[in-house]
Amino acid sequence: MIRRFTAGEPILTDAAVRQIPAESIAAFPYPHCRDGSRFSFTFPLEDGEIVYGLGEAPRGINKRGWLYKSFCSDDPFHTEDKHALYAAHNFLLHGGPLGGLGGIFRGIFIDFPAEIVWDIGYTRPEEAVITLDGTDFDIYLIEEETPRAVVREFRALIGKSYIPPFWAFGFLQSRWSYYNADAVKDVIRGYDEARIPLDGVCLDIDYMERYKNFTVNGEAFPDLRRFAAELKAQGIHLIPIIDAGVKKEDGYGVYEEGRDRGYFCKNADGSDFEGAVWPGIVGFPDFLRPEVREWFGEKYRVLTDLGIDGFWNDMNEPAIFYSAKGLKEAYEKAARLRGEELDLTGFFALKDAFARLDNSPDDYASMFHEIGGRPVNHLHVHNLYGASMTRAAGEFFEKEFGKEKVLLFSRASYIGAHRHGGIWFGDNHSWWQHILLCLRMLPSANMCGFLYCGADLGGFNGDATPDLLLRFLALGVFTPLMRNHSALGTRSQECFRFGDPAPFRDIIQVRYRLIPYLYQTFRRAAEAGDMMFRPLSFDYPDDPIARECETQLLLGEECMIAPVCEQNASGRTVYLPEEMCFVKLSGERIVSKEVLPKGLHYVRVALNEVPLFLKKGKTVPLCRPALRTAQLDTETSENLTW
Ligand code: MIG
Repeated sequence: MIRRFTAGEPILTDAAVRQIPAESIAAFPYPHCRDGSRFSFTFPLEDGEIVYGLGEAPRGINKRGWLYKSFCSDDPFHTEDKHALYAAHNFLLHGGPLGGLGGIFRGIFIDFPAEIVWDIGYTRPEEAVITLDGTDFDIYLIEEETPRAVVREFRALIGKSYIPPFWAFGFLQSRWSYYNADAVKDVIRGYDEARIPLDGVCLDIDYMERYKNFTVNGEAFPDLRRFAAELKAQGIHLIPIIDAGVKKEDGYGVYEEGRDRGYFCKNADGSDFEGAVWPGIVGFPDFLRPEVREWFGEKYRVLTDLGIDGFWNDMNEPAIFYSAKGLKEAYEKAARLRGEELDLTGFFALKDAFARLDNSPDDYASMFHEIGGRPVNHLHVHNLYGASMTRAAGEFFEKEFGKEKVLLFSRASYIGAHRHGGIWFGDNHSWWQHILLCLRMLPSANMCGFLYCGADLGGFNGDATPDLLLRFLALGVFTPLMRNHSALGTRSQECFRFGDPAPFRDIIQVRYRLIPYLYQTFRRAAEAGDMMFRPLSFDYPDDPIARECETQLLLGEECMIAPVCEQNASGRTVYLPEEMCFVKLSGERIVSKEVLPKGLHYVRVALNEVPLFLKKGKTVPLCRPALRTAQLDTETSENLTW
């Protein structure tokens, strides 16, 4: 059962694809109040009650005990003290056997693109308080008898998830600093010589001419069309990045068109808002306007015409290093303080004037969009920005090439964008904890419709070690987006850079053996509005250990995954909620199969092995590995079963 409660005049977000009759907010069953320009509501949290949801967000699968914010944020430190990451996935799921709803599960979707604060038992452990920074919104309540049924009903509301082309299930290599075609060739050669499968290489901002979207640096990539064709003949796809901001530069067509047509976000006085990102000063296309989406989407043609069929959209929270106005104010503050005797307060004020320039609330507050011909402050629609960029690209690809032809994944997102592209989980670190953070985001993102997703394997920031990368990859074997990516200046972490490549080959070959199974599981989840990854509690709600499990996931109907995520560990403790077969896969081999009874077990897993737990009576098909998905014989060569 689904109900929709409307207050005021909500901004159309494109999140829902079904029309549900609107009821007045007065009928909203949770205690709620309007306090000036905010709306909040509360619900009690029973002992042991679990709260799921919020998609890409910090902390656990169970969101209880912390405060989260829906406010798309470019924050490269994904630590536990954070409240928000790059996405705003406003869906929660609570209730159940130990919940306060008489055994019923309830989903709450808040379709509202400004900031939302989710205090899930943070201020008071026995209460959730949810506060919207505005009073115009739709809230949907879904009630069903199981969490999975709630998710399915929610997903029917928001429409079918994006399905990428088949090759996007292959392994992708990326790094910020592949400066030219030779660097890309070296990477491909490195993989080929090591006989490690690979299907694509991501091009970061380095391929552009001075970071201008839809341009190619002709010195670095003298003939991208030919290069892309050569690589395509070898089964390798190039996946260039596109940033949200458009460089302000006379003579640069994209900028001039955007400016002349009035397509960039504005200041209050109607002039173009100017912020600085990688290219220097940029205009931010007002992706919320359909004509701007169409215009920007068309621009991808420059690259698709060269044979490119994959993209990643970045910096679309939007990230702003500083604005022209903010910098001017900081200089003025510095000028005023100059020559004065600074006390500590003055010193910190001076320091902060510059240190707080990036992603500043003041800048967001001085940016305007145009909706229905009227100016709308950015803060009211902040969380739609990246999603609308993804929509611009996704709609162009679908119109031009049809469904499932072009790979697209984005950094910022809002529910609705799951129909147009996938997401990656942003700038994580080469930290062991971040293996688990990725695992925890998978079911949460799946609930919210994002099926094609994954983290930067090996970690983006910081230096990776081979053991960390191997364990990260052993989780990445199962994530639809399987990409190794790292930041400029960090230790190189391509799989052939650590001496003997054999263990890396062993892990990535397992991925290729599983691709038919993973692809089918993914498709099924997309078609049925289901999750590919589920928390154990979804299937074993009455099992107290399964309910609290935060380090294992169910995959499809057949199996459970439980990666090793600690350094120097030769195995891990795993909880089996029922009798299962513990399988170790490595390269072309099934290393071992062992039926284990329900309960806690310590299992050993070598660095070159992928652990998998198979349910009784279920079968996971394996094919023979290949160096490319295009060469993959997807016929089953062997069935995993017991
Ligand atoms: O400010 O393009 O998340 O994947 O390598 C950093 C450079 C900008 C952030 C992305 C990351 C990418 C990087 N970008």
